[in-house]
Amino acid sequence: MKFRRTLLGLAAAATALAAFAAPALAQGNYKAEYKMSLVLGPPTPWGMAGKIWADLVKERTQGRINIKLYPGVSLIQGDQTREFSALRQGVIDLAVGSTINWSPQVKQLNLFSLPFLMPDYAAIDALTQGEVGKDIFKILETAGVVPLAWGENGYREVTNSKHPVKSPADLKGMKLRVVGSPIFSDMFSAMGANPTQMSWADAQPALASGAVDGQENPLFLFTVLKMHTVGQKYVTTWGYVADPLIFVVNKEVWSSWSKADQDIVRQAAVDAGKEEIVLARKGLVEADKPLLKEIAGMGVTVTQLTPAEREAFVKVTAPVYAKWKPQVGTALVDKAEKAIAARKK
Ligand code: X2X
Repeated sequence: MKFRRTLLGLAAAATALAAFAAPALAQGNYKAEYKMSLVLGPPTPWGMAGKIWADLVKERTQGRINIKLYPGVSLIQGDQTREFSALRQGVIDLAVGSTINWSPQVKQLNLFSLPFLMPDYAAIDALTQGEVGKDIFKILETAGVVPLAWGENGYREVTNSKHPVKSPADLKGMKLRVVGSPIFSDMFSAMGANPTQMSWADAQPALASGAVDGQENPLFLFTVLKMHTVGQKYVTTWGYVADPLIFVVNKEVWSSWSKADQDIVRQAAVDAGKEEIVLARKGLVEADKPLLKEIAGMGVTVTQLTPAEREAFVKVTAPVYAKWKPQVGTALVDKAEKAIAARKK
């Protein structure tokens, strides 16, 4: 009898403990504030993606879900290649992140970094809005996060302080900051440049001090940061790589929300993603490309490669594409190549 009572007591204690151990995560138990990680804050399109999403969620949940933005990946001290791990661990509740920054943990995301895979915006859409996008979301789910929608950082154009870049020979020995993802070092080494990996937080002082000659990023960042004032006088548009953004939520945070709130958060991400992609392409999809004019107006030499000039870069980076294709997954890359070939232009 005594033994039985002890057992019952233990069971009761275990139940109490279980209730105590899963506080913020039980369904219906909401945090006062959720932390969203981003590399770039407003007014960049990336930052606006986060802001639009957070605002829509707050409005549509009547403040039940309150999200604070942490740009500069400040929750992980600026170390953007650790963002995905921090999301999984719950240091970060939500994020709008670049495929590049999560590719060290999710190798399939290197798909978008394969050189010259996506020749135009229709090619990006053929991947993210099609079967390949769905496959990638399944991979992310297996990797431990809840993916909700696509956004866009953009085509990464190369800028430098030395001279116009029209051929791989022009990049010879040029010290270029690249993101901390190995395929970028491979590409720029293949082109003859001298790539150096660093976080975006470290890149800005390195550009300002002249420790590096150049960098590659979407052009809205050039105008927002006034990169011509840190010596970046030459821009080449070559459209070699574009990085999509992905809206995700930590798994435990997601399961703590009611079904109705999950639906709201998902729809808000989809709506914010659509709006943000328009912002990311603004000035670059119109026939006269006003963003390029604006940059030229800052006293910058803007070089738009001819198809033949571009082909020379495709050629020197082809071995990098071949090396990385099996690492991304041959079947996935084949599927992506087919989707792009069949795209509506
Ligand atoms: O670090 C970069 O270059 C940036 C801001 O584009 C990314 O986070 C991928």
